[in-house]
Amino acid sequence: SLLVPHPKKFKMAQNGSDAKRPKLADELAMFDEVFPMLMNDLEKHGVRDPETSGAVAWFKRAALYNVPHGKKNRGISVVQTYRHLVEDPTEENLKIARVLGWGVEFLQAYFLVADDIMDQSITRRGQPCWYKQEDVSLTAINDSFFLESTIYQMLKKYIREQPYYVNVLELFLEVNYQTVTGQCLDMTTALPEGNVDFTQFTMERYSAIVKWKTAFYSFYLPVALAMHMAGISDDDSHSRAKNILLQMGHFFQVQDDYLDCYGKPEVIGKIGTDIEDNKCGWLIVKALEIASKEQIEILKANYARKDELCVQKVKAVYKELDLEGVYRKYEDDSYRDLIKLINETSGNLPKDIFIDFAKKIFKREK
Ligand code: GPP
Ligand code: MG
Ligand code: MG
Ligand code: MG
Repeated sequence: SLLVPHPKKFKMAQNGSDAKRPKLADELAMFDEVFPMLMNDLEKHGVRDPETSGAVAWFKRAALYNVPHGKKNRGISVVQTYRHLVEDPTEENLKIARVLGWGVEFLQAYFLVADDIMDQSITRRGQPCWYKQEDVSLTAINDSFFLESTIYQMLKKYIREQPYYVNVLELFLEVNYQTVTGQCLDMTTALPEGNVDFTQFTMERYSAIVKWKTAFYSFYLPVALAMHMAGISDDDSHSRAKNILLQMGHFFQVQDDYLDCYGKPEVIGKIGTDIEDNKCGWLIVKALEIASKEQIEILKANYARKDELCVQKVKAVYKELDLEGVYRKYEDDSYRDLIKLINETSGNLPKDIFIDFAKKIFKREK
């Protein structure tokens, strides 16, 4: 059928319940194989409506630049979760799981293209941000809308006949709303350059921002998609999964905030902007919890300024506070808490869904 790739031989794990599961590199290779088909679908629009062929060619360039070059943790997790839930998945269903995984990757690309404009970032995934391309500029806004629209074209084409179509459709729409809500909290908590109001920078506010802007789309969405595919759509299972995955998402965004300051740009593929952008990130919120009055004055005078010297002064206070050490301890503690939560609250869901996902991000450097 249309959906079935050529079966290939893949190295299988040797024992236990992992026996039929491909290695990550092979899973990734099979996932990548689906992408050209989606690009082909896109091209067909240009053939069907020749008037639009200029736009289609542009969109193809935008998709190739922004979609396939990430870590693809989110997309792959749809497939891996599906394998945990279904004993002997058919090639056809694996193909659908991969298409849904690419749906998450398109959603992510749409968010990142827009987020980089909002955060005035310079690089992403080791290349200039899309809006930074000279002939793109603010057309990138429309390209982000295009990337979003593509999701719904894909769903219609590949799962319209499936019983879970409406659940999946509603899930994407809901998660989009949640993420836009989180991005609003993120942007409005960060006042314009030079305006520093640390009274807003509480752990409570931080938790709200990251839950809405990151955790739903990055963690709950991929697992929930696979659950719907597997026919698991009851409230109890979804609220169990959501509870665990939102905590994982919080942990992930703390790492993102840490890496914004301490990650190597050549490794993380992007240059941090949180200090300049006045972001209510984990490092500044932690710093404010433990800093002295004098240190807080230095932070106030230097945060939210697009000036390398000011950024260095903020980082010097972070160093005095040993925020790196504080973070290391947080990472270890929260990983332990996460595993405990998984063990205690997974219910009938296979714990490996969550353990696999957690292992992918723990101690990550990018
Ligand atoms: C990550 O924040 C959050 C997003 C990418 C969601 C954006 C949502 C929109 C509706 C546009 P971040 O700015 O810390 O990410 P990064 O560090 O990758 O720029
Ligand atoms: Mg942002
Ligand atoms: Mg950003
Ligand atoms: Mg960030």
